[in-house]
Amino acid sequence: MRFGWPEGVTPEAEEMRHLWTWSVIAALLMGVIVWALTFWTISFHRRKGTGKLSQEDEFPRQTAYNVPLELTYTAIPFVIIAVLFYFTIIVQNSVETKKADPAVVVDVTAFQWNWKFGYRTVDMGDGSKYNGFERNGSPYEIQRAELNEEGEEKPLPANGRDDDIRNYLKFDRIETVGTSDEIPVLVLPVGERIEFEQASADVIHSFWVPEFLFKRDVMPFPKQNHTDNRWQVSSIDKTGAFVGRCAEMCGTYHSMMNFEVRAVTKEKFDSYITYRASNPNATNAQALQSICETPVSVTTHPFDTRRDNDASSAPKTNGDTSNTSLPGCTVGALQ
Ligand SMILES: [Cu+2]
Repeated sequence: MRFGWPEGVTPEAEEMRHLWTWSVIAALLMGVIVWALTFWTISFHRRKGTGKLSQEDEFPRQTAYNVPLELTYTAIPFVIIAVLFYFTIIVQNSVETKKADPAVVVDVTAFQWNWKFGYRTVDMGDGSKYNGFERNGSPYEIQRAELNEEGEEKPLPANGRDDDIRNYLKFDRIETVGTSDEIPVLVLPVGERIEFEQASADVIHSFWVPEFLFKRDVMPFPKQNHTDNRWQVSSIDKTGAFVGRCAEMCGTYHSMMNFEVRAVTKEKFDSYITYRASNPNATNAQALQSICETPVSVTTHPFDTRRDNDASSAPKTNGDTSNTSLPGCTVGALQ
């Protein structure tokens, strides 16, 4: 019984579904008691018609200040919220569990308005560990190289802190970067624990895969912003394509900031990583083709900004802006 709860693809999503189902059952039980009491009151405690009203008849007997009854009324809701709270915390702790040594660690970088995914470590099927970490980097690297008129490095936002706090972005040897023409497809294996470490190169975004039933804000300067930017799924239990979205209003093209999670078998995933590691110049689409997967996103498509000079994609004009006179028309003729 789902009671409207969406279907997820992770064990965590299923645990949340249990919490939801049992909460609804408890609420329904409570509802049935309330409905029964309401029905009982209005059907068996109606004032029976006597034909005429006397003054004593106007109100039924009034009772108040029944201390044991009122204490019960207070205690029961308290017990209800305590039980709900207990089970919520149990499920929340389980959803937020992080175990040491996940099979795959993915570096997620959000930027206006797309995503970059890098594979930091992968446990390969033959028992070896692929290590793809390259370096830490700063979102201000490009500006930093510029010099001001005095020939000095431009001062960059560090809010009076040490220079190295800017160095929070992760760069990996295998990366998938989304563009205006291509949705980034993040390939992941089913049945393995996966860790996501996320950071933003500019403003606050939010990583959301609806089928994980989980989202987390992606912050710039994760440490200084006191955010836990690492989280895990214990496994993805279904192969297939799942859409991912930015869930934090981050500017003009926020709603087009989509990606796709492509969950494949462990064998396909290993061969995907091997292909990308040995063909550094190959595109993600070619790598997907090499494991017999559709090379482009199937859950969403890139947004055409039409910000180019190609006339064929320009919006159709509604008329001549340099001549707005109606042809064959004389001023005043209609008066
Ligand atoms: Cu965003």
